[in-house]
Amino acid sequence: MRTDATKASKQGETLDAMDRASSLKRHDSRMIIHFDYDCFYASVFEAENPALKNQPLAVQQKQIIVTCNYEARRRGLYKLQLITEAKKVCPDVVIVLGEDLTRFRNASKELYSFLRKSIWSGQAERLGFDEVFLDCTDMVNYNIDILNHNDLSHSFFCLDQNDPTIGFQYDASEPFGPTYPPEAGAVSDQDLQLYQRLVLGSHLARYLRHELENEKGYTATVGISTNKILSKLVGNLHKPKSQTTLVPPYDASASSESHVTTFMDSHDIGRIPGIGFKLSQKIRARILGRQPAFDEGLVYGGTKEKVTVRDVRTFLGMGPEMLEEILSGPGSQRGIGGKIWGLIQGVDDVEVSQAKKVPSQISIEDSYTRLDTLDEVRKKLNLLSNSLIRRMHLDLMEDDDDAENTDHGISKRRWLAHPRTLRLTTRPRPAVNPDGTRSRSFNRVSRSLPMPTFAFSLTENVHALADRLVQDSLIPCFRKLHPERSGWNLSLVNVAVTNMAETAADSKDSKGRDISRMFRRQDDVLKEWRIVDEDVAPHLTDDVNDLLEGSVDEDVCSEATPPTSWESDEEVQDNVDVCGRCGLSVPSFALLAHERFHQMPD
Ligand code: TTP
Ligand code: MG
Repeated sequence: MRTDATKASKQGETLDAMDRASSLKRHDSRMIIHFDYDCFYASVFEAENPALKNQPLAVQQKQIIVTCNYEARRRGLYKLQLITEAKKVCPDVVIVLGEDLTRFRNASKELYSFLRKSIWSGQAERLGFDEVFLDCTDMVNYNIDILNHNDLSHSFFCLDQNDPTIGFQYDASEPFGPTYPPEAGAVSDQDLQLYQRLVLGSHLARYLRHELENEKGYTATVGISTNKILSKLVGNLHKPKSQTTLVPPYDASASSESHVTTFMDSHDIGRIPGIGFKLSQKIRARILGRQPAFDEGLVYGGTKEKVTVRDVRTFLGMGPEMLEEILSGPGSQRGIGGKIWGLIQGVDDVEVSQAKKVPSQISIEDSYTRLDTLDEVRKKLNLLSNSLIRRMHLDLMEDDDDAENTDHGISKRRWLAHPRTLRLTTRPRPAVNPDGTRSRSFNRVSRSLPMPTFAFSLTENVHALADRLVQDSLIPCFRKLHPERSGWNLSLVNVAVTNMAETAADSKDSKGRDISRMFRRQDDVLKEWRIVDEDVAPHLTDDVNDLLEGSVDEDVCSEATPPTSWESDEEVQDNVDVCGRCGLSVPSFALLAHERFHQMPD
């Protein structure tokens, strides 16, 4: 077998870069399981009405199918298809409206809560509505210690340290389900421990997937590895209702190449979580030696330029310093070169975060075909503000059930946190070119201002608060953002609150009461879903909106994609990936669907 070293030198990889690669520390002691629910929105409707399961079911937002169930996919429907086309292909398709996100948000919270309770560490992190990371290191380590190495195929996975009878039987001599690579070959002594832990991780993943299906009726596609980036990416290999384990070696040796390297190398650079649209374009430009085209042609007819992780990794002189030089600029993160250098090699030390009590931002946005008058802007801001305040009430408040604070037995509400900043963002549409075409723009502009305190009123109703927010804060802010009275045309408006200040400390209550409330909350609320993350705003992507140009502009708000630990380089941080084929930016959750778009026959 060729070693990584000989292979690399063939490709002109410098020794220098190789040294740096080998100096990267991979933390292989964790066991991370990544869940991606299958056709999530459609499954939510099916869970509400199981009769839909046997019918082709599609979920509509604006004029598009955002997802459809597998019966519909079997009949030729796909994500991001126009409704009109879908009806032609499958006239008996059942179409349900998915513009109100409440049911998806609730289902997402319920499934998250279920998964979190199924593991010991409590380290469960939601990414978007339909992805969850679980840190199962402690469960796997415990079960490694109780393995009977003389009879691995009759093992028992213990799910409760206090009760050895609770668990399931499994065959610990091999992983459950598909692996990457499919034919793993013999495991070296050096890799045996990691391999064994991954085997246990794969069986735990199978158990959790089945529990999710049996108890909640949802199927998922799962990835098993030692960190977030690897578990998320490897899960994509077998969809739906399946799982994939990335098996060792994770490091190259004289006799074998690293499966992590081979796996990561095969990805387009824009597919790596954490490398947003702008970063990947900068990297492409250096590798190609010219500006990568992405803006030509029709919506889906852009360039097919592909720059893989391998192209980047083996580029002459490539390493953390070169990446730092390529990527640094105004506002860039310090040490970005080293971070990205690690990510493209599957190194990701970021912990699976625990549930957060309050989201770090709430963000509501909508996109428009044409928005070019102040009157219309005022109307849209009003709708967005109404949604924003409703969401603040839902996500930033709790019942204040202290006896002396109840009103005839009905609990009053109290704020868990006050956002300190209000932010208005717009995405101006570039003017039409002389030849009638229009350049694509992903650029957003934003302004922040202090959150006005009247917005926290518990007595005024939502409509009145929204009116005042628009009049007193958002319209003046808008005027600063767009000083010209006319001449602009906006394709998107986003209103967000950020910079949360938790209120327990400055509560009027005594310290003792706060502590008792804290314990009560731990008992009551921690068990259940609180607010784990910024709720995601699955919204139609820029390209999909372009596709819809000319269609009716609907006043449906969606919540904006939150920043994640894999931050993006967008001006307003969005969880955006770039399509490897056409270079368009697509929210991470929509990337696979978008790619399928390319595979469509003309
Ligand atoms: P995905 O994970 O892309 O799709 P999915 O879960 O429906 O299907 P799959 O089995 O292929 O994973 O997106 C998650 C949800 O996000 C999806 O159910 C609907 C929603 N969504 C949008 O709101 N807009 C979009 O453009 C896409 C693609 C999805
Ligand atoms: Mg999904």
